[in-house]
Amino acid sequence: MRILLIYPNCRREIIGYGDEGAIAEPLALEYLASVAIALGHEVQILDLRLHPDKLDLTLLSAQPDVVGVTGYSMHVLRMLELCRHVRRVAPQATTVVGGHHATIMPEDFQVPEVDHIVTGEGVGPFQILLERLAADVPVAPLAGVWSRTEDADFVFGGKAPAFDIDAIPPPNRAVVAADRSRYFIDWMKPIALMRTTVGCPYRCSFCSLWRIMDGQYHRRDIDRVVEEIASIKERNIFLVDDEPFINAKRMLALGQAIQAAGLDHDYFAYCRIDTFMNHLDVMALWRDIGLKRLFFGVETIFDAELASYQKRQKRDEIIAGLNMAREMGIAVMSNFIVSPQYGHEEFAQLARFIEDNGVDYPTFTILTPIPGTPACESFDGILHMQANGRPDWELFDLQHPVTETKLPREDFMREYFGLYRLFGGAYARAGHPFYQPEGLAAPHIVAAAPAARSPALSAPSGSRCDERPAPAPEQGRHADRRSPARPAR
Ligand code: B12
Ligand code: SF4
Repeated sequence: MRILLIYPNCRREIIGYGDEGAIAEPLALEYLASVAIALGHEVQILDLRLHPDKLDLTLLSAQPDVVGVTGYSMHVLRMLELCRHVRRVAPQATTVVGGHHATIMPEDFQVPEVDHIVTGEGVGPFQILLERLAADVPVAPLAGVWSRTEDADFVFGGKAPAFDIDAIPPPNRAVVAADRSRYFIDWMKPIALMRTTVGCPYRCSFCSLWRIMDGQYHRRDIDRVVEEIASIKERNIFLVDDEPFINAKRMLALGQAIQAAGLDHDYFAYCRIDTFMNHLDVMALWRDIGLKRLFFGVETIFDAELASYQKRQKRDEIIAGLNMAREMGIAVMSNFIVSPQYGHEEFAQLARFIEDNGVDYPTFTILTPIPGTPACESFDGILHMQANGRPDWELFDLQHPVTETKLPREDFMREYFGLYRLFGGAYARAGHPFYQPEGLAAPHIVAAAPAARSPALSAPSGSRCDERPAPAPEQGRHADRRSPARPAR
């Protein structure tokens, strides 16, 4: 069969991580490509962030039998739009969606243009789905998959079998060979993504990652990880594990194996501050083998908030961690979650904390009830809804307040953009594309300032991006405030 896998572009540009902000390799699709190729299928990946105009051309020339689309919550409407488009241009194709949002909220995809919704770690179910399609036998019921029936209902094949991380083949990076030099995160270009574990034993309330994996923590075999690293041509590698360093013994063994293999890369990875402080020997080894930058989920500087987030860390520990990383010569990107309940005083305290503690690369997200967290169990409190009563998922990019702000919304956003403006200098010095005069910043990125987008202006589900309302007048005010790209937490 001919299989086309699509990474969506944003339907409209967002502030923060627009498609120009950071575009990294479509690792999920590369995993799917790997099993499809092993089954003897012809596979193509279309990354619409890099090739926004190639959809029709690709559909018409590839004539796919199966089209798979990935995406986050903010992509839901775009994913549906893409499946609808596939139905029109390549009606022979079976459409399949997957990813975190599809796992937690499959009901968003139970529409005529979608044939199958793969939940959870999708590689195993996708492989069986392809086998059944190729054999021309009914797909349903298939464990881990919602399938559309003839009478348009969706049936679920039940819980997928236990996930075995070493049973899946490594991602096939060659499928995107032509795109690889263009993948970047901030000033790290080109960059490869790689996964050594998945899941997290912690239970932070704002985070959906541990729920996606049912609270389990899966570790890949160290030899296989080393083998995969050795195959990566890019100098920069981002370890996309939810929390790679949590098992310090394993990370020590992995670091030693990388050292013994003489591999030479620059690594960027998430790390909890307590893990970092408790295992300085492991961190020093990783620094020596190329760990250049860590991503600390500081989350908040207020102890009461840290407790309510169940983060299990305190403000003093954060300060100690930042100081120690500096002493050890490891650069740190630190994410701060800005609560919609912040007033001017909290914004001021946050800015002061960042200045006082010399945080090199602060990044900011707005506290968002993302699917899979208790705050998203009912949609109470979510301000922006689609006509079908579901939230306007496009705003769930962690850069829009989707719940009530304590300050008037415009004041809140002015304070929020102010944080980016205050701390843009470090990004400019590091060579971040948004902060260079000749950089990538396109007018529409800054024009789409969320403060200007009122619920009344939301496009109904399924509208095309170019049908979006024209920018409201006040959008120009943010024209000089550019937000750096940042990894999500
Ligand atoms: C790497 C990463 C990034 C990178 C790279 C993304 C890229 N490829 O360009 C960068 C830094 C650019 C990024 C940006 C953002 N990210 Co991000 N990112 C991640 C991270 C750390 C890993 C994702 C990954 O590659 N995992 C490895 C792959 C193999 O796993 P996977 O995607 O889950 O795919 C598996 C299954 O889900 C399934 N599957 C997935 N898709 C499909 C499709 C089909 C057809 C099938 C069958 C199966 C299937 O099978 C796959 C293989 O098993 C996750 C957190 C995490 N640890 O998961 C956040 C995460 C995905 N990001 C998140 C967010 C919010 C963002 C941003 C909006 C942040 C922001 N405000 O700027 C932007 C959006 C950028 C954009 N335009 O797409 C959220 C999404 C939450 C949600 N429900 O929407 C996450 C979960 C982090 C969080 N906060 O909890 N991100
Ligand atoms: S925020 Fe980090 S430590 Fe907390 S549950 Fe999520 S992945 Fe784990």
